[in-house]
Amino acid sequence: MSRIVLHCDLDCFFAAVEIRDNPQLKGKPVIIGADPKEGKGRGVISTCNYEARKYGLHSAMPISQAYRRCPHGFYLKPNGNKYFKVSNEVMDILEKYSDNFQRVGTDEAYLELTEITKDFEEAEKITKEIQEEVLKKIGITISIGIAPTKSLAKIASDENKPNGITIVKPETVYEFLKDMDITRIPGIGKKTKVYFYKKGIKKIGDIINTPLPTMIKLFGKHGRWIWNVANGLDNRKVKEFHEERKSISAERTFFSDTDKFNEILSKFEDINKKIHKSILKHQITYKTITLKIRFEGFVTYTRSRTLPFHIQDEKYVLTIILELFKEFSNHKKKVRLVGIKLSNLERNQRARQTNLISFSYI
Ligand code: TTP
Ligand code: MG
Repeated sequence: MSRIVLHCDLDCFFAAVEIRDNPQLKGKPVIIGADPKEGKGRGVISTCNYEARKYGLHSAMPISQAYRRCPHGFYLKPNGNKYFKVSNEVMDILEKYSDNFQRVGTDEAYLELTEITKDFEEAEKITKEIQEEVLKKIGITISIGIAPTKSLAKIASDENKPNGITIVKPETVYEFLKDMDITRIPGIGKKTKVYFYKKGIKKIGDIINTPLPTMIKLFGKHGRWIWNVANGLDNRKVKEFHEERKSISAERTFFSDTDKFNEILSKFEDINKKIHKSILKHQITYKTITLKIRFEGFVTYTRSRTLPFHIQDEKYVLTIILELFKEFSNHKKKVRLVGIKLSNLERNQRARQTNLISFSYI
């Protein structure tokens, strides 16, 4: 089964925050960066919105040049503290969707969904939810790529900006990449590309059609990396599983909100199975079991139980979850999402298989 990796990248981040806070700027060219001083200013653009990009403006362009191209634009000074705060708020949202999360800089993050989704269709649903939640709670848009590797996901998130979702399945990797300019590969910038162009390599398809030994001969180690990316080979993990990992969790949204116990039960079983696959693989034991439930309208509850010692027992987790769920069984609203989280983890300790009888005193 293919991995499912998300790369999330906010759209014209700094500019988006300023437009959110001053809606009159909406639809106008907005440039964040140095003061243009009517064309005499020094310094560069940090970022600009898509309206400004129509004039050829982009990050790192000298502000004086920007002013010549777009004198009627709205030029604002960056407010780093504000962006940092907003970035943290966005990351808090993203992190909830998978423990296997990696923040990259201020406006990007990877999420590994391999262990918590069954296919790309389900990943797409989660992706839409992420976009909706970020827009609703933070008020800005985010573009997301879904692909079998980190590098493909990153290329994909840039494909359909702003507010886009781009899915690259294993069978569409070649089609997706072949006609792209090589600068779409992270690590090939305007300067590096010249070396590749000189050898007749302009499109990613050209890299794919060049044998690996030739790439290594021409471009050394970098050539190998580029060739791997172009061929969809990149096994970098989003997050190494290590001792600091605090929990393992998964959640699922219903196709349509439901109040049918059987549907809810089967979702819990599904999620629990997924989590335990990973639990077994990494030889983890856990002490705390948490139920998460969201009703229509986004109201969300969590309920936890902590056991007296570490266990590894799929059936027992389900029993606890159903016990915790009882509290909500007569809730008037329909259920939108359910999730399970196992925390208080320990590794490399021989798992204690339990049966329900041994817990009857709890
Ligand atoms: P990016 O994600 O590269 O750019 P962006 O979010 O503005 O636009 P896009 O929609 O294409 O993703 O960078 C994130 C923020 O980092 C950006 O809003 C401003 C800041 N930044 C700089 O200050 N200088 C730079 O040269 C770049 C590239 C970004
Ligand atoms: Mg961005």
